[in-house]
Amino acid sequence: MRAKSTLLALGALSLSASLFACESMLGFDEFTYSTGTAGAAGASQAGAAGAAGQAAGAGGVATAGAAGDGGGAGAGAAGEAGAAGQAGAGGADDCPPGVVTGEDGREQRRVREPGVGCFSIDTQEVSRGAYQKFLDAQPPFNLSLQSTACQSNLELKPDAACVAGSKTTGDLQQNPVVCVDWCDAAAYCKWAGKRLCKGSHADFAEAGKSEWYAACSNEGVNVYPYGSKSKPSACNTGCTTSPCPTDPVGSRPDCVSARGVADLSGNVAEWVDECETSAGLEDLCRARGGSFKDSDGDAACDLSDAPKRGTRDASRGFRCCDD
Ligand SMILES: [Ca+2]
Ligand SMILES: [Ca+2]
Repeated sequence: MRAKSTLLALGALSLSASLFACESMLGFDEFTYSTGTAGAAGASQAGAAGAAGQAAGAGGVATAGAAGDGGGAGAGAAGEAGAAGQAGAGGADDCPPGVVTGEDGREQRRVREPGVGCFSIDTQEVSRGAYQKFLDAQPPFNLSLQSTACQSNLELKPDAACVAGSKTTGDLQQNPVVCVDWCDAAAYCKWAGKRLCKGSHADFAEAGKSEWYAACSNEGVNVYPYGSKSKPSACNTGCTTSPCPTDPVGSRPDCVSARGVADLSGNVAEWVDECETSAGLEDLCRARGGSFKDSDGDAACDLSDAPKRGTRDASRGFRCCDD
């Protein structure tokens, strides 16, 4: 069930440092979630965390949503001019564009997708270095801020034995964090003033019901983030040795979506807020896009695994979204 590959005229958008699409068919209120956990509560709770100083400056993303463009808070002047133009052309003034860089160095692209509405998505997977800043933060993340399903998650560190079995290339700190469970990922995003990408567990391959899928597939148009046909060398996929290494995040220039989001195919599979239930660590939650272990052809936008919320794996990490 893969979308047909009719690439829309988005080439110009992909060249802009600040990207914006504004042809929404459905209102955001028509988007339904499978859970009401961290994602659903993200906006208000992230704001609270930021107010409490927990974000420690990493929550700059919140400013992206401010009406009046905000100029992207000074993040990339050249791109902002283009973004402003796109917004005007699209006629949608309720979804101001912006490129925002948090303290964790994770740049977000603000996009609007039919059926999903306005949201921002990290252009890169969260790195080991960024996650370490979260672990080192003072004051530490308040575990009680976790969603109900994560109240028994008392440890935010990646599993040490799992990490010991992982392999990297290049700068260790620029490789994606792995061996974290869903709750750890959700906690990081909340600390950074963001949230996990939202969607439906059942309809994970419908662009109108999954932020991650919408971003990867360019609104359901592409099979892979970079286009309609598999490009074996584009992304970190198809490794057959063991253990297979991750690449530094964003290091493959051909592994980018139409809107400039990197590594949506391969490198590490990514936790999203698409859980079947919201009871606890046994819930099945989705991890998207495959990893270095999946074949080039398999690691498409509709590839999804459904591991338990509390599990960790050396091939699984995450990225954050925001409203
Ligand atoms: Ca944990
Ligand atoms: Ca990935």
